[in-house]
Amino acid sequence: EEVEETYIMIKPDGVQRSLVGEIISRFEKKGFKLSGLKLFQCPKDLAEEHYKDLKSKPFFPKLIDYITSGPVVCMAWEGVGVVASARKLIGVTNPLQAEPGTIRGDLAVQTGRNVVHGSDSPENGTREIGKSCCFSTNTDSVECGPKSFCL
Ligand code: YYY
Ligand code: MG
Repeated sequence: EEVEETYIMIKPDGVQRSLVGEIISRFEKKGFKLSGLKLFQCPKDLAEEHYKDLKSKPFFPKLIDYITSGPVVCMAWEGVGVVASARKLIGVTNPLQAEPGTIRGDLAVQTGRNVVHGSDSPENGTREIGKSCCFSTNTDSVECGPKSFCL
């Protein structure tokens, strides 16, 4: 197996509820490597780009409002098998169905407030992290650091 990277984002509810340390801790304890980190207020156009596959869903407008409602913590984590493993650590989308021991299973109750995002494939991990300058498509206003992130 080869080293992958995944985009993990602590959503505004996780930041507001002071769960940043708790969530980072779970990935650290598992043994993955933190390779990028920033606090970020997501502009609407970037949130829409990040969730573009869900554009036709009825909950899409609320999802965009939620994700742009306050700062998020953007992270890149790397390791062998990190994409699928991070999804296991996070738990399924609906926190009421997420297993105890998972982040969502332990820390959340509502699908619309499920505290954390994790990429669903290695391709999306790389796309969402946007190593080069992922903001170039539609976000002129967003500054790109050494490691920049799509939300
Ligand atoms: O990858 P994951 O976050 O577990 O779920 P997605 O199906 O990609 O949906 C993204 C995001 O949308 C989810 O974390 C919460 C929100 N959402 C919702 O508000 N209501 C739904 N019925 C499904 C998803
Ligand atoms: Mg998803």
